[in-house]
Amino acid sequence: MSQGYIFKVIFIGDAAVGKTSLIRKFTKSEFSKEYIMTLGAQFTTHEDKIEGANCRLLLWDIAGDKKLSSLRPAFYRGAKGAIIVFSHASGQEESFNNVSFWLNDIRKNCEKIPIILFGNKIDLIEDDELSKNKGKPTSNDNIEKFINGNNIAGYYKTSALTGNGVIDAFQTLIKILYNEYK
Ligand SMILES: Nc1nc2c(ncn2[C@@H]2O[C@H](COP(=O)(O)OP(=O)(O)OP(=O)(O)O)[C@@H](O)[C@H]2O)c(=O)[nH]1
Ligand SMILES: [Mg+2]
Repeated sequence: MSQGYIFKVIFIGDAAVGKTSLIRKFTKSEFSKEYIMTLGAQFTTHEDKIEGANCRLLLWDIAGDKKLSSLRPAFYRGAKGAIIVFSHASGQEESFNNVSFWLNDIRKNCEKIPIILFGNKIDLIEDDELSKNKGKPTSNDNIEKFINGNNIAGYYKTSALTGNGVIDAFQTLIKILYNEYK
């Protein structure tokens, strides 16, 4: 008999880093250049099969705008996993500094759940910049230290525009959740 699983996953991170775009790319293979900020939260479901078991993901896309923060903990309730998104685009460096804020927000409001970090908009920078420029806060080396030091389950560089890394990143979380609850 095949079993089914339902996992609520929350997407958080600063405004305009690409949370909505990543979910759209993963679930619909679509991308839009237009920015329509998310108000409050919206959710999308996605069905996947792993080792013959049906997994339904409830993807909760939560607004990054801090003005909407009072509602946020209510949206976190019952989450089994979390994805924190920041942007590699120049001009959005602050979104990586704020990863600590988002991490703290989850740890404060959720049980112990797996957290994955997505470094999005990778299409806007050269990969060299992240491998060679070790002083950069978002260099590969620095992020590896950051995720090890903060007990983060994985790090993926993604682009909602090209789709680079997107499927791998989502699948990793699905596998982690499945292995935890099977
Ligand atoms: N070049 C590039 N642009 C992206 C990428 N992902 C998102 N964008 C653009 O960045 C802008 C913001 O994307 P959203 O997905 O709306 O950002 P968000 O994190 O959901 O923002 P909030 O809903 O305000 O929290 C939009 O104009 C997108 O087209 C990417 O990987 N590459
Ligand atoms: Mg959004």
